[in-house]
Amino acid sequence: MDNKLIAEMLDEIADMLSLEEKPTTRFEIRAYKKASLNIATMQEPIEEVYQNGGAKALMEIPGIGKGIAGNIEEFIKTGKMKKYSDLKKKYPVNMKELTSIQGIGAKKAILLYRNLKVKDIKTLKDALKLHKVKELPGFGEKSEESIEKGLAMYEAEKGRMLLGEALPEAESIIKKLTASGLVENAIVAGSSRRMRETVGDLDILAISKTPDKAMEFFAGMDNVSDVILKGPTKTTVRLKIGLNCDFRVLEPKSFGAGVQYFTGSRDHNIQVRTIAVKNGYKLNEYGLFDNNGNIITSEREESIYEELGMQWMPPEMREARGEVKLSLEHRIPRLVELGDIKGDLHSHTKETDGSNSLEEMVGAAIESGFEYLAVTNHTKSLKIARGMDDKQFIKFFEKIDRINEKVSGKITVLKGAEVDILKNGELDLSNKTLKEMDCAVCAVHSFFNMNEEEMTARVIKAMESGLVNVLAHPTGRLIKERQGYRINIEKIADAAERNNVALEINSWPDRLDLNDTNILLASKFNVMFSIDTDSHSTSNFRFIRYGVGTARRGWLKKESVVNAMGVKDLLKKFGK
Ligand code: DGT
Ligand code: CA
Ligand code: CA
Repeated sequence: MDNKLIAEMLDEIADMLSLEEKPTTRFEIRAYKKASLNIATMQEPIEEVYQNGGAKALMEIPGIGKGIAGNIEEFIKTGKMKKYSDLKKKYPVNMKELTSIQGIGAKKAILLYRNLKVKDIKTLKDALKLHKVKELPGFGEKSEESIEKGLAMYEAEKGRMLLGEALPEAESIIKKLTASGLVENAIVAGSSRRMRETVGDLDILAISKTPDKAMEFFAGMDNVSDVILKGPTKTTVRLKIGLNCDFRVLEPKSFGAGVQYFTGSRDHNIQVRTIAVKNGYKLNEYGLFDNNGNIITSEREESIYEELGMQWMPPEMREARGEVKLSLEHRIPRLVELGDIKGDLHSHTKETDGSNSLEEMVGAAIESGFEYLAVTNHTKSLKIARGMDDKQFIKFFEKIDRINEKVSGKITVLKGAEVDILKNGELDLSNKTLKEMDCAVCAVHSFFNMNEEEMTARVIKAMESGLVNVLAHPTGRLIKERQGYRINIEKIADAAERNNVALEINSWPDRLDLNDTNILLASKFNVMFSIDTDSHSTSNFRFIRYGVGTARRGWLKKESVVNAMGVKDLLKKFGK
């Protein structure tokens, strides 16, 4: 029984609860969603947590209260979860499959089931083929088209896993391999090394004096559910978390060439190989060779690029987006690094929808090495998150003053809010309260269906208030779950530059919003970015690496990142 399975069941419960149409379940839905993500991204096996500390220990996992802990306990003990099976009887639909298609939410899924007996992807395809979907009330031609598009995207993304789930697994495997003493230099290559937001399979490389023993050990790890292919230097397994993993043992002398080759991306490799050919060379996973087959270099990844007259570039850039040309011109920038991040401008406490107290969040931020933390709770219009009104913020700010006295010298806690951008572009707090803040983050949380022009104008109006400093998760997308709203990123970036607003790169594994391509697009303007964790619990601060990875995929330098500034410069920049 692994974390992934339980996480998926909880997620499905959330989806099925959302069909109940009782407003009282909305909080419950969020709780299940949150618990699901926290379980999916945690390192320890949940069964072990339970065996060691019972339901009480489960409740220490952020997002898990008594009810959910009870469900998990029941499942670990009996292999059944009544809450799940009761709902499943009522809604015998593969909710996870259907709702993972953009254009289909829980409500549409159930309408499709009730009217067309659509239960899963297969039956959905049948219904689409017969053009029955557009005839349903509330669907129509456009909706059918968007579901068809969503289906195509689903097929392309099928089986891919969030980097935030895949990378910790890769690291746990590398740790075990290294601890076995059978391998050296173990490294994850492929899309995980490039920090791509989703991962198709893991590619682990290492050197070993005893490849056969290393293969044996790898195939026998408890992470593995099936061995798909086992050879003398390559083994492919299915991992219990639901992902394939290739493990290759390389010769020490061709390690660099192998790392370069298996890091990819494929399109990047093709471009690099073309350059090799132009120089009269041959490049493959064993090395760089001249036309007579003599080896030029192979041991180090850097020297492969250097011998081709190229500058080495970070893996995050290797997507055939112009980095090869830049590297030939020796103009690869020094990208922002994890260690450059000095603070976090977006976080929540249990006063709204966070799981931890202000004290706990500040403690965790100190432990993460941050010099400052903006606490940015939701505002009153966001009722599901128990958003606060002006009065509550003013009171909360007194709390921040008090905690700042206590933690002085260790961290600076900044007063903020994640102020809701209302439908008309106005902000959900008074100007007076906003002016009290050190860092006001603004975001869209409602009316996602506006057209591009309206949505863009709405957000620009909020930025033009002169009262906000960061635009959070600018497109609102959730990876594999929902497409962002329609918004013109270039116009947003232009307005952000003019109004001194930083665009957020939200580090949540399923957000990463802005994403790499939008960052590149926005970077045409002289706009600043803010890489935030949007932490809702003390364990979320570790998400920052995914935000930084995404920023690097968007070629960002630290000079473009507001929270790479010290607190004094930051406040000056914000005009405080
Ligand atoms: P993924 O697994 O879909 O998330 O993406 P990658 O990039 O990890 O792709 P994967 O696992 O198929 O292969 C790992 C790397 O190996 C890939 O980025 C580049 C290299 N590679 C694999 N197949 C080919 C190929 O046919 N041609 C070239 N040039 N490189 C390849
Ligand atoms: Ca891969
Ligand atoms: Ca692979």
